[in-house]
Amino acid sequence: MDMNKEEMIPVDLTVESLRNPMGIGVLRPKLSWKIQSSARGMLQGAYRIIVAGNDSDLSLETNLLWDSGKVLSDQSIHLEYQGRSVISRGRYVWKVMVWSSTGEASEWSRSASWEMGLLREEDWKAKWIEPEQTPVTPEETINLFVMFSGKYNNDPEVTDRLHPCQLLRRSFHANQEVVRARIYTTAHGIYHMELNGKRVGDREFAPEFTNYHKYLMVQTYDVTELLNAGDNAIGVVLADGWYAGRVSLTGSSCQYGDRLGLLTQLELEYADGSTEIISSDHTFRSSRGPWIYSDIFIGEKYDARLEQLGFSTADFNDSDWLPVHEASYSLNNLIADAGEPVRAVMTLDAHKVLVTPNGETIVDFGQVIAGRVRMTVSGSAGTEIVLEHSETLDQEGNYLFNINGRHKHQKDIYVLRGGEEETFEPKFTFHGFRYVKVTGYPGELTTDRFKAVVLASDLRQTGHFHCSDERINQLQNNIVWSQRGNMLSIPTDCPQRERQGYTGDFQVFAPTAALNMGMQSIISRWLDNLRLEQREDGQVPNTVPWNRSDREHDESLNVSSAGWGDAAVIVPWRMYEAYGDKSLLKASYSSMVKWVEYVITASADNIPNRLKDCEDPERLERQKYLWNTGFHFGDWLTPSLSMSLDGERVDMMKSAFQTSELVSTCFYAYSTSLLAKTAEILGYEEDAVRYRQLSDRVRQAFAEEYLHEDGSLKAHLQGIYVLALQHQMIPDNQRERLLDHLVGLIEGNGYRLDTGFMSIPFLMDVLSNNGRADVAYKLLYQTQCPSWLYEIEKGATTIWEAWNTIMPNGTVLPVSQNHYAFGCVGNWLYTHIAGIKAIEPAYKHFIIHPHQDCGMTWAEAYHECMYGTILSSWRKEGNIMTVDVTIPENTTAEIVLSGASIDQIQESGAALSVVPELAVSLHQGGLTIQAGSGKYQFKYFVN
Ligand code: RAM
Repeated sequence: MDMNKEEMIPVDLTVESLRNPMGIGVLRPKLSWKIQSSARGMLQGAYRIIVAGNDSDLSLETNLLWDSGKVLSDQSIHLEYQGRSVISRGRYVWKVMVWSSTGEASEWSRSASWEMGLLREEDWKAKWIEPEQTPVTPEETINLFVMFSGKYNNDPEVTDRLHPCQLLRRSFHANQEVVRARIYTTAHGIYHMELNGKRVGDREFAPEFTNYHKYLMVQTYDVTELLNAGDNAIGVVLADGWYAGRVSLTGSSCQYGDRLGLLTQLELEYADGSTEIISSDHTFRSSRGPWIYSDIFIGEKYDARLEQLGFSTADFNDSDWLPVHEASYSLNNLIADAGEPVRAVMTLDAHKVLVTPNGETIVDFGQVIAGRVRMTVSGSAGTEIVLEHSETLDQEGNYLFNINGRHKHQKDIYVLRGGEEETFEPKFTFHGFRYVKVTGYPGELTTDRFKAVVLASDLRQTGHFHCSDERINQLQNNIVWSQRGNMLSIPTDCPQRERQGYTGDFQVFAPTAALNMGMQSIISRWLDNLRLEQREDGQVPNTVPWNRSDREHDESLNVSSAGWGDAAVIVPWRMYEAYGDKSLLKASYSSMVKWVEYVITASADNIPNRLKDCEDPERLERQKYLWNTGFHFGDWLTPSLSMSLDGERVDMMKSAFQTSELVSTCFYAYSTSLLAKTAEILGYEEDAVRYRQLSDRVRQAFAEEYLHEDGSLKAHLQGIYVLALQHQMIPDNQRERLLDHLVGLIEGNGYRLDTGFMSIPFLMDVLSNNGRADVAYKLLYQTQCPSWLYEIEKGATTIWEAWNTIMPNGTVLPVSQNHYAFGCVGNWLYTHIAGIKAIEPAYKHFIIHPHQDCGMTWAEAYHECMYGTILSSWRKEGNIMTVDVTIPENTTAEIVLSGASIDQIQESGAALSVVPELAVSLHQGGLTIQAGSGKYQFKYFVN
């Protein structure tokens, strides 16, 4: 390899997969880098990392806290910091140099940094403080059957019992120039903070949504620039948020507590080296302000006449404010912030303003989102404007509120200050919407008066799929929009009705999610919470966090369901595949084991009623390996069992009852196999053998119990065949017959979908990996309901909860239009159509296998993996195929070119046989090329 130093450099250094993070709590943070090289075939042969305290000059290579020395290794991701112990508030700088596998050395990378948060309870001088307040009213707890009974379809308003936001403040004096200042803050509720009239940070909804009793995140802010020598003031607004407000499936309140509180500590470092701490204590004062109430689900009411202008500035007069109370909560649930914060990630213009046949004035943003509006208005003081949010209009084009259930109003109210033009954007609420019904707007309402602010965890976009069929491009966009709308602090099912961390939904969508965006941090935080929510008996609740109302009411019903609780095993595994961080598997291992052991016990200890009198000992024995009791959601929302196309009412639970027995047992085998693989990777040999044998035993029991002689299964549904094939639930010699049944069912259904949440992620793979890609393509291009393109043709801008959300006759159902689960087909667009598929975790080794037989003329996908950006781009012009490929440094790939022949193919204009870096082998129907990093272009003839 011909390479010199200038041509190879480590770049994009991350710590815990974040760039220069601040306020982290991980004691041995994991360091990663990418490598840029101008030569092909670059593999790392060695690295050297040095780390120093922020005050040292890294270039001197002295006073180091860690010098890894030259380590012979190709590992360039997730290297654990091994230096001297980190300390609270510690600031560290680091850099890395690498050697290629042929021994050339790079320059040092640019330096990167991280900063620790407060690590110990003793670091806290601050006290929890609570303003004078009327505690939040606990709502009557109801269960989900009552919630969906129709009783709450016209849910009466409860705004009279909502709780005002609280303002807190204090002034303080900095007696000299401040050279460095940090604020460490968290709250009971959600907070907005200001210093001297300026906002602290740009994040929303901090401290975000976690299991607060066990895991309450503390945010760290660098506020040096916001402070003055002399008089200063700090001001905070607190709102109910997930802590005390109305949230969850049932819209219950007081999930974690009934009063708002603040914990904050401002640490100042002066020019002379002295320090001072200003912290929350009895010296703060509190008051109500313009927020009459703000509730995540119900909405916000803001009366601008009650603004306390300048409340966070030093000369504000707070003499009529009330004292606050110090409260003594334990600090042992505090944890340093992790993951990307929620932010306003985008602003959308209003598409149009329309007046409906019913005379309603509606602003249409053209896109279903999670967020809120920013409205500009002028009018007289006291004018009240009401903003109601929905994802849809009805068939006639009138406003239709599509979210059923209790306390889901999504209604904001703004009361004008009067005088100059004013701008309103609610602060402590968000909505799932595309349309906003505006009532009471003074003067003419034009599009320029409204913007939609998109709110989401600020995840990095790491992939895109694009092709010659605009409808599929819209599908990809819809998938990304549903992902964005449902990644608000936790992975949610939908951003309007429930906004809950449904374990099943994310388990299904995880591979697609990890292709589109950087999911590592947000999901490892969510998995931390999943482990905390796991019960002693191993059950993993259907949602994480697990809400109080659900806990109280549904405990006996269904704490965990097959396919949902299995997220405890599947999600860490999927994250490992995508990002290659073994430490996540290690951290999850005991929870994975606990879940599988729960499944083992639940299966072995219970027998279905219908077999109570069974006397066949063999049959009784195998029941132990079948998870065939208890309530499960099954292949949730299987179309033929859960929806009608003619308006007839269907019991949504039918798909649960009719499929759950076979689905649960497939998940039993699936999770047990993944656990066996995990055990093997972590070196737990005995466990690996035990779980592997167990999963085989489960498969055997499944086939004995449910497989008929003709290769059909007891539940004769597309989804069940998909799961049985995917998880090898039947002997190999039966696969062909099962596949025939699956294809028969699909054909019989006119090539329309009949797969529910749990099976759909595997449908297209099962077909295309078993020689029936032709059937997968028919499903992809189908436009009749249920199908992906049916939604597109009905104008969807996100992925719907149910395929018939807009029925063929145009009737619009009051269900969610923003559920990502059925968007899991995105994974197949990348892996099959563009053909990018990992072979080793984190794409250290991967396949690129474009499928030009799919009916498109070109397709292109990129995915930024931990090592760099992978590209697969193909174009068919006449019978000439052009394939562009990028393979990141320190990875290798197998490029599979179907239809190519060795004597006709060229790479970047040269005959392939003369390109030295590439090893080519022939296989039936094409070529396989082993390639190292670099950019390649192949051209060849195809039929
Ligand atoms: C629905 C949720 C979610 C699903 C569960 C079973 O209410 O929206 O998508 O996982 O039920």
